[in-house]
This record gives sequence, C-alpha cells and structure tokens, in this order.
Amino acid sequence: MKVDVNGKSLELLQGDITEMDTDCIVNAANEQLILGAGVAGAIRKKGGPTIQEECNKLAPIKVGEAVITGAGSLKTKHVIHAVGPRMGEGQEEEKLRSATLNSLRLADKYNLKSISFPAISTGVFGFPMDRCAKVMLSAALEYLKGPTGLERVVFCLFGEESFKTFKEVLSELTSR
Ligand code: AR6
Repeated sequence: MKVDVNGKSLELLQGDITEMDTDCIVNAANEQLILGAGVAGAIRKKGGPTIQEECNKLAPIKVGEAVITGAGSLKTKHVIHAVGPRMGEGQEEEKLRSATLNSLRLADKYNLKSISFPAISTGVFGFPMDRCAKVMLSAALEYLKGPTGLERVVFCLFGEESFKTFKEVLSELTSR
C-alpha cells in the first residue's frame, strides 16, 4: 500500500528490514545501543561488527532519541538507532512519536531521500501494534506534509498481522 503526501510517498511493505535498500533503515534500539534481539539482532548478524562498534561510541541515549551510524555490510547506507518506550513505563505514545520524528529529522539532516521503519516497540518492548501504527503513521504523515527532502518513507512490517494492522490504520488516517 502506498499513499502520496505532497508528492512524496508513504509506503507499507511486508518483509525483513535488513533487506531494504532505502538510504537508511531504522533500528528499534535500547538506551545503551546494545544490538540485542529482533530488528537489532538481524542488523547485527547481517551488518557485521562495525555497527555495534560505532554504537558504543554514541551510547547511552534517552528514550525518544535517535542517532545515526554506518550500515556495515547491509544494503542500506546508514542505520538510524531510535529508542522506543517499553510498555508500562508511562508516556509511551509521546515517546514513540518523538522516536519517529527524531529519526525523520536525522535522515533530513544527512540529506537522505528514503527511510525504512520497523514497528518500533512492538516486539521485546511489548507495545500494542495498533497503537504503534496510529502513532508512527500519524507522525510520518504530519512530517511529510511539512518541509522535508525525504521522498520516500517506508514501514517494513514483519508478518501478515502487523502489515494488516498498519494498512487498516493508514486507510483510516488518510480517508479523513
Ligand atoms: N524486519 C522488520 N521487522 C522486524 C524484524 C525484521 N528483520 N525482526 C523483528 N521485527 P523489536 P522493540 C519486528 O523486538 O520492541 C532488542 O533486544 C518485530 O516483530 O526488534 O522496540 C533491542 O536491542 C516487532 O513487530 O523492537 C532492544 O533492546 C518489531 O519489529 C529491544 O529489543 C519491533 O520488535 C527493542 O524492542
């Protein structure tokens, strides 16, 4: 599914984010920037050791913040490490919105034209998929309506269920 926002595209895909060849991909990180399981684990395995080495120099960061590194042997050029909230810690939606917006701003700062996001916080961190879709998609839509050099924002969803949820939420948000 793809929608046009001011001549820029917001796209939903089902797949493995480490296979994406957008200018950058976003990692669902933790404050210590230690590449653990889920998306981070896949990035570590496929990208090689340099990404963790770069992360070690930038850690720690706060929930809602984002930093950028190279991408080792991945197809993409950069990895943006964004820290989403853990379910139950409070102000989860605001923090997830910040993590999303800070990733988009960082991509712009580096003049990147395309970015792929996973559904941040919905794995190990336990945040519900439908709420994640609402927060991340509305933040991305709002951002694309403003001044940005980004031409393509992709949400790369792992599995049928999350893809379906994001599709439903995006249809709702864009039919208003
Ligand atoms: N491509 C796209 N999406 C994926 C992939 C993949 N290769 N692998 C998993 N997902 P998670 P979090 C989905 O756990 O909840 C790590 O230990 C997954 O199904 O990666 O923010 C980090 O080091 C889920 O829907 O991120 C942190 O400590 C979504 O991506 C912590 O987990 C996010 O799952 C971050 O937890």
